[in-house]
Amino acid sequence: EGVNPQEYTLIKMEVVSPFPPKLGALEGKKVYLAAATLRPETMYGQTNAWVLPDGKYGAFEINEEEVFILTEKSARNLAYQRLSRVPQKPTCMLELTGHDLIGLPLKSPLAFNDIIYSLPMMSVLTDKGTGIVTSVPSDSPDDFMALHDLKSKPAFRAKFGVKDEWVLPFEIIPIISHPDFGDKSAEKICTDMKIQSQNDREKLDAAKKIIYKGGFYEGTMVFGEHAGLKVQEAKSLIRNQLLEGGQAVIYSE
Ligand code: A2H
Repeated sequence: EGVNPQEYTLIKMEVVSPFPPKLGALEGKKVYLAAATLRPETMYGQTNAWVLPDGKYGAFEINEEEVFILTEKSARNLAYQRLSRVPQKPTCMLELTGHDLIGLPLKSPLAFNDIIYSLPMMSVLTDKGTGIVTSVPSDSPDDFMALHDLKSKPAFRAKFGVKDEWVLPFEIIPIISHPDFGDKSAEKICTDMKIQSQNDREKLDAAKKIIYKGGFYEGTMVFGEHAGLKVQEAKSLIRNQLLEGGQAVIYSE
């Protein structure tokens, strides 16, 4: 948050009912994990959502029917952006931690997979966006390495109570062709740079910069109804489609 406000697209990832006991109080509402992204055109390639296990979250009333799960700070920002049942005042129905959210089955807009799951990632920041991140391992080095860690380390899954079936069936989906790194650009750069894990911060930040440039400015869509279009052109089309369909909202901070 600085002088220049960042405008995100909040993707409404619907929690499939019946809800687990921790979320029982929300039964009857439409409940979403609200994920902040700068890359709405990548939503086809979602394989899961990310939460910070020790992060603090809440279930906030957006209107009479809809509830968003996100951080308190982002709920406050949304309330000032007319997204709160009570104007300018966030109403928390339920306090939650990231641990409570791990394993939730989700239906997310445009995703190739019908159902995806909420999983732990250590690099999620709770003071940025909503503290919920949608995972696209084809095009995000952070997402790729975090999913790779969960897939390759049974002990890591066990530590957070992550079931095999929430992780192992999910393959990387090629959605964008990158001029230099192909259609699984995040995997390619992580392999080339010999990135070891999601904690390899410096290398991951460097990888992100490289991939982002070529992918966003010179990439071509290879999946979905805008296949063949440049990523830059597809982005606004897909974003508007999500907003008009009620599957996403605008969020600035
Ligand atoms: B992006 P900026 Cl495919 N903690 O979405 C950590 N990361 C977060 C976050 C948080 N609280 N909130 C959002 N993000 C991620 C897709 C994506 C993203 C792709 C490629 C690049 C990319 C799928 N994950 O971002 O620091 C989200 O990941 C690279 C710019 O505000 C969000 O967009 O510039 C991005 O970081 C926002 O980063």
